[in-house]
Amino acid sequence: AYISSPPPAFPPQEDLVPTVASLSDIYSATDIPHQSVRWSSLQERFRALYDRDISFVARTPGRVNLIGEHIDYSWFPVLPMAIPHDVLVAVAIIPSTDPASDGRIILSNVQAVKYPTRVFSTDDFTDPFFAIPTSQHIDWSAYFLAGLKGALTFSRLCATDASPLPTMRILVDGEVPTCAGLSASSALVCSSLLAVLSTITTPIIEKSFLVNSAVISERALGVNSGGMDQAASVFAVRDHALLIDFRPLVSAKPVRVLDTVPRLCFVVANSLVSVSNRTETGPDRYNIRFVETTLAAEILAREYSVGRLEIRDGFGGTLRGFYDKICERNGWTMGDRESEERAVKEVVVKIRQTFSKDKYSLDEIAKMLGISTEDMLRKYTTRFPIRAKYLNLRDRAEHVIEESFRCKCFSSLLASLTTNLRALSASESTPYFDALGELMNASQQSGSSKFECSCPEINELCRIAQKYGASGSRITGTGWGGCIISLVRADRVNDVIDGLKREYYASRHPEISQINDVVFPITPANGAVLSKVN
Ligand code: NG1
Ligand code: MG
Repeated sequence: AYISSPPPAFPPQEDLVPTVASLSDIYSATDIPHQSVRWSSLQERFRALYDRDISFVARTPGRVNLIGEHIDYSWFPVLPMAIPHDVLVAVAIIPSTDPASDGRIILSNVQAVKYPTRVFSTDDFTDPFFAIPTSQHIDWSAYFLAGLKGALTFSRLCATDASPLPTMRILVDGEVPTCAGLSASSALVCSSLLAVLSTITTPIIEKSFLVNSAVISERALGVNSGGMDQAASVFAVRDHALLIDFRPLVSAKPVRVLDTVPRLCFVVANSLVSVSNRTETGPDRYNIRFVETTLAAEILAREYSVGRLEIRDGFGGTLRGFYDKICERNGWTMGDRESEERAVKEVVVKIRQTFSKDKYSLDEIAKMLGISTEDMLRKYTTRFPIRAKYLNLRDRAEHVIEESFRCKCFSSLLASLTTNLRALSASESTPYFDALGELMNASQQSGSSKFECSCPEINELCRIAQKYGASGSRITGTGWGGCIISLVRADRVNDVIDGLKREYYASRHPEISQINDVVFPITPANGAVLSKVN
């Protein structure tokens, strides 16, 4: 007998990385004039460099995080949004029949002095597990290679139709400020991954596949990436922030932020303190926080016998895993604010009972885990080595649990504000602005004291922004420098920007000519796309 099987389920359109006919489709009306100039100059530069036309462009935006800092790698939801600044990777594929097909991949950047051209051979990548040089100073091309490596690895694993790497000419045009906590690195990795992937397989790519691949790609650069940046850049929807969750699968719920009265605006200000994750202390700081939060979760799970925690990517349990299990066991019902707040308080008490001091030696921590120090180091610090004699488990864990609650409160307030808004007068909306601002300030306070990821310049920027009318301000991204994001009522935006210019930039950075590149208002932008335009 013949049994007709249903056609294979195909993911709905909105779950796929869009392919657009023209890049202008994805920018907002106000961005279009700048983008069309940029786009035609990119085409000209490409022709001048390579004597041929662009075949397609992969485009990924940077992001800011509104709230939920350093909790993505503990698997708690975060609330970022994409910024209009993006990275374009323009590609020409040279078919093997073309006389110019020389097996080379030439990678250039429109900022050619800062980012010199690199030439590779497709033969360099016959083994998808090739090593990317990540010494003290990491070359800009490493981010491209991370994306390429991801594309090769994942196409081998998942695509039956993958073809070998073609000869390629590439030109990168990145507008995301670098080392600023705005996710320039993820945008370049993600655009490169998307570009290379679409040269070797059919460009029907699920967004969640791209996110997961980009996270793993970026880890090849030595940072144990949490996943927020890649998810924000890929799932982004214009005019919306995204509530990104990592369990059971990575997903994003758009929350509209534009219709409020008075308008809810966001202002970014760059401290100009570089947050390069690859400096002397850089990668350590992030990776140490990862280890601290993981060890805290594992010790708490053992202390309160909640059972084995689900392992995150082979690195150990997460605080989210512990939190969910202890809540479930104690019947602390979730969903409403009051019970959630009570649960958070109970968990914080447990954290303080378990970790009576703020610093523990590695030997002491191994003892709490019931394993030898060697085993502990092998298990938790082999893939991403850290240099630390003492770790702070208590304050890091407290920050993560409380920050996750702030993020939930913020996103539900934001959602209720933007759905109710037409009924609200300016004065009625004030308490919303105040409440959202307070949550951001509390996040900054906790990031600064408990997570120790702020710095004096960032604290100063936050102080000035508030002096001139911001409802709330906080560090965004990794921290230890980079940018702040402020929530500002539309009618205060100019005051805040002018105040920052006068009190921060004029005295500290009189050399800056393009001040609008370091302090600017943003509206949420669209996510990653492929543009097939010629
Ligand atoms: P940035 O600022 O882009 O380096 C990093 C992580 C995020 C998240 C934040 C802190 C990477 C690529 N990004 O962001 O996943 O953990 O720090 O909230 O590792
Ligand atoms: Mg980064």
